[in-house]
This record gives sequence, C-alpha cells and structure tokens, in this order.
Amino acid sequence: MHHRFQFVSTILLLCLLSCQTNPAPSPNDPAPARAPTSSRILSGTAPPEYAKLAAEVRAETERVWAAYERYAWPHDNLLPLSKSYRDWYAEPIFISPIDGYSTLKLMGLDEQANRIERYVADSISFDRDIDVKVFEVNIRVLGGLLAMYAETKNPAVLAKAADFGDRMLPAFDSPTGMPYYYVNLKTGKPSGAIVNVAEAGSYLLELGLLSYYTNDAKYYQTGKRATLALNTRRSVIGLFGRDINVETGEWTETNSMVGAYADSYFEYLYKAYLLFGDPELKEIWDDNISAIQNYLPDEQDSLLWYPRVTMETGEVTQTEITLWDAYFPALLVLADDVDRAKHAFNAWDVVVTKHGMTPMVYNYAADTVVNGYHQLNPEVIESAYYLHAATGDERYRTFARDYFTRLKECCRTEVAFTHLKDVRTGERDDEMATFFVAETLKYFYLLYGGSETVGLDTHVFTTEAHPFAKKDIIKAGERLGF
Ligand code: DMJ
Repeated sequence: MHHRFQFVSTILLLCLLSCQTNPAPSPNDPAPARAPTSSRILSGTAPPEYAKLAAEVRAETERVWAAYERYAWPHDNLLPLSKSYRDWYAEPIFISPIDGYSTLKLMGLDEQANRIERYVADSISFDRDIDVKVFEVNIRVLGGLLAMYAETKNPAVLAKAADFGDRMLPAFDSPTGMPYYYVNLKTGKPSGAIVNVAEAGSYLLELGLLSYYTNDAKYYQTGKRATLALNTRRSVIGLFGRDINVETGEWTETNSMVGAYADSYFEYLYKAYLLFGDPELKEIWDDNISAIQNYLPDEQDSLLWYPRVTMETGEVTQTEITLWDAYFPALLVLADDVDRAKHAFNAWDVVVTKHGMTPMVYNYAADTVVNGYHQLNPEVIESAYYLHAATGDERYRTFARDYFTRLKECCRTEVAFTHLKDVRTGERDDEMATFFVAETLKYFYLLYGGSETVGLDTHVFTTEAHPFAKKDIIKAGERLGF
C-alpha cells in the first residue's frame, strides 16, 4: 500500500535529482516492452563522494579479478588466502568467470570480460561426468551464460547456454515436475529427491530467457511446471513448508519462511512476471504474498521481522533469521510495497549496527548470533540499492558506504576478499564465493551510481544479479508458450 501524496512527491524529488544525466521518463518515451513495471523505481545520479566510491568498487573488482585470473583460472572458486583454487566437483565448470561476467561488463572491464567470452565460446565443454546441483548451476552458470549472450549476441555463447539447459532438463523428469537436487551433466541421470522451496521453484527466469532466445518454449514450460507443482502443494492457509519430496510431493520439513530455503522462489514469481508478463504468475504471487503477510510478520520493538512459522497454522516456531533473508525488502520494493520494505530493512540495520556484517544465523528474539559465518553475501546491499532507488533517501547509500568500509576492514586480503568464520571474532576463512563478484560488488557499484545504462527502471536482475533489459523482451508469450 502506498499513499498517493507521498508517491507523487517521491517521483518529483527523484525527477529533480536525476534530470542532469538521466532524464526521467516523459509521456513521449516509448512504452516499456512489458506492461507490468514497478512504478516507484527511477534511476538517479549520485553525489560526487559516491562517484569516488563507485570508482573504488570498480578498482577492487579489477584487483579481485586479476587475482582470480592469476591463481584460479579456469577453476570454480578463488581461495584468496592460500592464493589457490577450489572446484565444486571433480572437474571445473568455470563457475566464477561465467557468474562474474555481467559485473565485469557492467563496470567496463571489457578485456577481462572478453577473455571469458572467448573461453566460453572456444574452449569450454559441459560434457562432464559430474553430478551438479541443479539450483546452483541454474542461477550461476545458465544465468551467467544468458547474461553473456544478452550482452554479446554471440551465437556460440547461446549454443553453450542451450547445451547447458539441455543437460539440466532431465533433472525435471520427476513424477511431480519439480527437479531433483542433482543431475549428471554427461548422462542426465538425476538424483536427490528432497529439495527446498527455492531449489524446487526458481527456474522461471533462466529457463524463460533460454526459451526466449532459442524460440523454444520447452524450457520455460518445464520451469513453469515445477513452479505450478510447488504452488499446488501449499497448505490450507496458503503457506509452503521448507523441504519437499519431488517424487511424492510430500513435505518433509514443514516450517514456512520467506528467506533462506525459499527466497528465490518468491523472487522469481514476481520478477518473471515483470520480465515476461505471464499473468498466471501474478495471480500466484498475489496469493502467495497475501498468505505471507497474513501469517509471518512479527513486529517487536517497532522492528519488522519475518520468522519461521508452521505451514499448517502460521504459529511462530523459530525466531531465527539468516543473512539471506535480507533480500526480502528488495522484493517488497519491486512489488510496490515500499513502506513494508523500509520497515523490514530497519531490522537489518539493527543487526548490522550490532555485528558489523550480516551473520549467517541470528535469533532476533534472544538477540544472539546463532552462527556467525559470513560469505561476502549481497542481500543487505541489494535491499539498500532497491530502497534507495525507490525512495531517493541517502540513508541507504550511507548504510552501504559504512558497510563497504567494514567489509574492507574485515575481509580484504592481499589479493582479494575472503569469508569470515565468525563476524564476532573476525576470524577469516579462505574462500571467495562466486556471488561476491556477480552480486555484492555489482550492487555496491549500482547503488553508488556507477552505471547510467543498467538500473532497476530498465532491467530485471536474476537472483544472482544478472541483469536483463526489459525492453529487449517483447511479446514473450509467443515464444514462451503462455
Ligand atoms: C546467491 O547465490 C543467490 O542470490 C541465491 O538465490 C541465494 N543467495 C546467494 C548469495 O548469498
């Protein structure tokens, strides 16, 4: 819900702020290709101190990438302390570069991005006898390849994306249509019948884009079938559990949440609706979000939390939240619920003020860190970015500026950035997740005004922050089969 006056004055303020280099839309501008857009989001320019920060983020990305190229190419992850690498499986599938490509390109690190494109087009093969995690490779590998194709229009890249998508599809060959946890890239053999909500239903964007670019609806239809199968298994009060058996459709863990374990499922309903305009997704989103807002919110001391509740009755079972849950304000912004987004973000501000960085698990009722591990995750900065875009409130940039300062203090190494074993002690681990370049650095850069061409008014970002221009996706229904 929003108040009309506040909405209009926000728009006017943002128009004034953005008119120098980024004109606000005029009535004569061509209509966006897709009808649904989030009306409150406008792009803007940043004050000079933030332009300096954007340049610093870009320089850090360049430094981190030089370390990856020197110590880890063509492996999956850089180990920033031992200056070495780790592969996810017995053979590398080039996850960091494919995932990082869209950030490098966005920042104008063209030579680095071109090296990745050439390697993908000329040298990489996915014909590997390894069981990969379907959810993770979808968002990082398929999503990254599609972002590379959107940028380059290189047919060899699309061929690799289609090849990868084809190798993923057997995972969805379950009695319910929801994907198995693993699939073997060479043989297509799926395995692992228990998946969580995010793993069951976060495929609409990547498979939809693959359908769009290849003009073959089978990918989107497969992803949508999984989403529909999941959605029909909600409880009588409209909530999901946490884990489900893809063969029987039975829930094996019945706590309901919006964050970790479920997050990108909700994200993809709304974002796929925004990008493709499939009206059925909006209906499902409306049902899903109203059940969430009926049962999950827990307001304590004026802070809005989203705990875990039982799917049958909505009773609170755990007041633990995870650092992944901090994506939710961003999603609320996108769905035009800016007031609730601001309210929910305040709770994260309190956690970060207390602990410096987001801890993996925090119990808000007991005010204790349950698990202090930190993986250089993007979510709280992603939400700051969305909220700044929607409100123009510099508070969100200040928040991110301070967070970036602490990130450098706690996690910056000689060559890159590294995880923390515990935010309370600052003890370091030796790992840099692929989403640090793909997402975290990208959202800092965008929030500091680093890009004039990519933003929330023009693009939809996948859960791994791969941006796709809304204007490029026209009459999606004809290609996606809805
Ligand atoms: C990312 O890989 C994706 O955003 C995913 O959906 C969950 N969160 C991680 C980063 O924290």
